[in-house]
Amino acid sequence: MITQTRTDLEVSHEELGLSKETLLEMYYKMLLSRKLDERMWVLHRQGKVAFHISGIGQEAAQVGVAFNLKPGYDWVHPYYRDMALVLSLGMEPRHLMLAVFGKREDPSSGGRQMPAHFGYRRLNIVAGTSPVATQIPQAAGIALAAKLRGEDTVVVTSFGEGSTSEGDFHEGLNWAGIHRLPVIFLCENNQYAISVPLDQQMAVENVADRAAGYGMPGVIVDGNDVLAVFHAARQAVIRARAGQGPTLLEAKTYRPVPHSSDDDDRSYRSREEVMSWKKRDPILRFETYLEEHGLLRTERREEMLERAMAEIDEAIRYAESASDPDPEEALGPVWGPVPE
Ligand SMILES: Cc1ncc(C[n+]2csc(CCOP(=O)(O)OP(=O)(O)O)c2C)c(N)n1
Ligand SMILES: [Mg+2]
Repeated sequence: MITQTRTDLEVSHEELGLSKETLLEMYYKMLLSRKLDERMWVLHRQGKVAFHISGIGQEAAQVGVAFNLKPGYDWVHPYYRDMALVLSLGMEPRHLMLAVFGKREDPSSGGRQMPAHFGYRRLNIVAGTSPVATQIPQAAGIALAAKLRGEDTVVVTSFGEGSTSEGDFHEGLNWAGIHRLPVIFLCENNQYAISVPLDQQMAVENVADRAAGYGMPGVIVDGNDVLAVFHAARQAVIRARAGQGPTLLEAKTYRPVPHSSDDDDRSYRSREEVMSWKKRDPILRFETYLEEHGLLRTERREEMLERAMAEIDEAIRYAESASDPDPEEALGPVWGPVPE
């Protein structure tokens, strides 16, 4: 059993067999997610929406995994920073805006959940609950069901490094390890759990080190390098589909914005630290890669930016004018079906 492999060596798109169109699609999803996320911050500051929790800085970790999956066939149990992940699987800006505005048509919960509790039945995206790490044993359960049914489905669940201190993490991984379940545990290690830094969270250096305790590979990858993540996730997906069991994939990344719209990160970390990570921004990094390889020219980049902004404007227009949930229905489909 491999307990640790480092895959943070740079890999090229040629080695990965990725076409120009696929690379540009990956880039577009990262860009769309970033711009949509930034707009949600603005809507919050304008007093139009009550709360926002951001995935800025973590787009590469999410897109690199998503592009290995079969949307609507595989199962994904994400966490609240996974905007780029769910957009890559097929959710649309409109769906996410409906949730932020708490509208009746919100596919995640019909306006019953906090925003960023992403769910979409048709895409097998399972909405989580707010207690962190609860998605981890649930994902192991979904993977067990797939295994019992003899399907070659892969389950992905994601969480932050702080969540790996919860009992749910250990129980979920233990179970998946014993039964060799087809699940990928994606830890988006952004160095902080709100104000708590990594070294106050665990006594080992890497989250991936914990995999050894559950008999599965623990893989560390540069979470700001979308191709490195794609590469590592592909190996984990192949493993899971072949019935070889789970993988703990740790994507090292950073949250360059406050924890949520209600947090002031100046109270627990220096501006120098934040700036040093901003220089390693995953989107800028991918953009540079694409430009250097002659795959992205200025015109195409500007065209994609315009397309993203138009999609976002349209999503806001739609969500703002959509109907609010009816208070009479508040206790309606809490446990039953949510709107399609
Ligand atoms: C069981 C539980 N404890 C505490 C909280 C409050 N809380 C919400 S997010 C968060 C930090 C989680 O950190 P991490 O897992 O690293 O994810 P990140 O937000 O950094 O992406 C905490 C403590 C919660 N939601 N659930
Ligand atoms: Mg964290």
